[in-house]
Amino acid sequence: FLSRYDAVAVLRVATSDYVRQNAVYFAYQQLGKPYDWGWWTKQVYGDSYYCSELVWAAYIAAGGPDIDANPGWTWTYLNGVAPQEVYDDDDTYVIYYHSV
Ligand SMILES: [Ca+2]
Ligand SMILES: [Ca+2]
Repeated sequence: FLSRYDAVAVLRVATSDYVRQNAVYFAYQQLGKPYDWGWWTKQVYGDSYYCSELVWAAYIAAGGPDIDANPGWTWTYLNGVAPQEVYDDDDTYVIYYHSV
């Protein structure tokens, strides 16, 4: 997975601590669910999640911002939410960045 990328970034969502705590709570509730290979779609309430989908869903479920920079369909990401889209979104900001 990591070998496909030449940089790593840690992001924070621009929202309240209350929303952050609810997002963490939502994510904990999803523990044990299988990995979702359907990267071309996204669901807030689903039976499985891929990594960026889980983060995105947690903030939606918590009443926070939509951290998908392209909420609708695009040629590159279809209807999914890719790590790059979370990075690109205006509601997230970089707190750590390292190029390898
Ligand atoms: Ca947004
Ligand atoms: Ca998207």
